Amino acid sequence: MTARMRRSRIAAAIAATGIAMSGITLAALPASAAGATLHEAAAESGRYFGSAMAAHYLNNSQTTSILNREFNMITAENEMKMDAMQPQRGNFNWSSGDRIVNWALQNGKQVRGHALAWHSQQPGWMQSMEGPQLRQAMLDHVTQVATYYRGKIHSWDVVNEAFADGSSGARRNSNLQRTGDDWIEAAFRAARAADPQAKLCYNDYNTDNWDHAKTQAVYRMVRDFKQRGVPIDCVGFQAHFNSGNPVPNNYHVTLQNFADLGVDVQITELDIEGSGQSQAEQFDGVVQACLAVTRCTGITVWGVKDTDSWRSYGTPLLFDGNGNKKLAYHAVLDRLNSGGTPADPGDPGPGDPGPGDPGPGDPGPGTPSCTATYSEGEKWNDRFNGIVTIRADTNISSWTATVQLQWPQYVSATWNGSPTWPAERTMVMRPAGNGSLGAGQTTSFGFTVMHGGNWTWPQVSCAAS
Ligand code: 9MR
Repeated sequence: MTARMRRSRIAAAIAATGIAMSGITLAALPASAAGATLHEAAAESGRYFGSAMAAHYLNNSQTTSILNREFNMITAENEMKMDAMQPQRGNFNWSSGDRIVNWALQNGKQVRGHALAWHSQQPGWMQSMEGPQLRQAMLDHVTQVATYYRGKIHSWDVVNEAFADGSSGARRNSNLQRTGDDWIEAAFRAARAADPQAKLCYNDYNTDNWDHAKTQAVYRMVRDFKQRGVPIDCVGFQAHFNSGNPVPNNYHVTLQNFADLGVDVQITELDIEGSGQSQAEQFDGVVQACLAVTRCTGITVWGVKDTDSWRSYGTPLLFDGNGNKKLAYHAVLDRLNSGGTPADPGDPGPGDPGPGDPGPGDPGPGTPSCTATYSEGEKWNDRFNGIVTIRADTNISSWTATVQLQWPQYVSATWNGSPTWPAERTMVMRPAGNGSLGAGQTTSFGFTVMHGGNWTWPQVSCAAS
């Protein structure tokens, strides 16, 4: 299928939905099988549905069970920020980030990395730095953290909140900005070199309304980056709303205009203060806006229960403090189940051929297809755990993954799959139960490798039917 054919298919889908591009009404597509949870409903149109997760969620089994049931993309709320990752210069502390990343991968979730470079939540030693020394420290941080988590991250917020609020359209004044205007592109280049597979995003707030100066300023930067080949794949819209800053009715215009630059767009930190029907309608508006834009690939809410929120007084989330689903939850679920234009993310990485274009190996929409990603699990002196995430690129009825080990490695244990051994050091893994997955859904299996001194990661691939 050519890019033009795909675009006309998408145009037909948009026409079928009856989206009024000037307003924000989206008539329901006939729902196929309604998703019973947020991530299942989002997967019907090829999107993910995520949540922020704080380390303390792990102490609350009610929260982790909601998280596990409803969401398939996880963002560490604070645990992967600069102060958490590098508390002393050159001394990295991976433990808090690892707890969240490992929980996510072990439960078959993907991870948004947040955030590599930011003016806020810098460790003390960095706050007092300026100039070339700070520039180097920032780049070292980006390189080290992105390298450490290489292979585990779906998208990185490479740079967070670099623009000023208000009407200036200027960069935010910060120690990073004072190292020179090119600090942002330098951070993106370092991130690409460290993790070529992750999508690299610029992430900000108050960039939702197309008419606002800040939105326009970020747009000009992204356009410039695309024109000059600076490696950027996505733009994150935080989407923190309240009555003074409601969801704009041109939100889908903003998302579409950014998408037309050749980047994916994602809603990254959604929360809306309020309650009842009016809150539900605001959430509905955000979901509609994303569903209207092919390259809006997913939505993340900024926490599970109202009581966990950074602004709990505003009860801004989808579950109340007792874990009950709120009206807003039902509005989001129903809207996701109503259809929307199928998501069509661009390929990640340096070879991105452009907006929604098929890559050379793109099998087209009808051919079952999946992607296998290896991530590192726990390590010991004599062995390490590996986790393979299988992502369905289309609806698939089953999958088969091949894991290729290297001499003298062998597998001593597996979980969540049925292995066979067609050749020495080749493991073929099939689903333990029903292998069917909707487009965008993921599952994972794991295994323990006795490494015999060879720490090389196994090669993984997958085939779908
Ligand atoms: O939710 C986070 C809160 O727990 C922290 O105290 C706060 C510190 O800056 O950061 C919050 O998360 C922010 C996110 O990292 C970036 N966008 C705005 C979010 C809400 O403040």
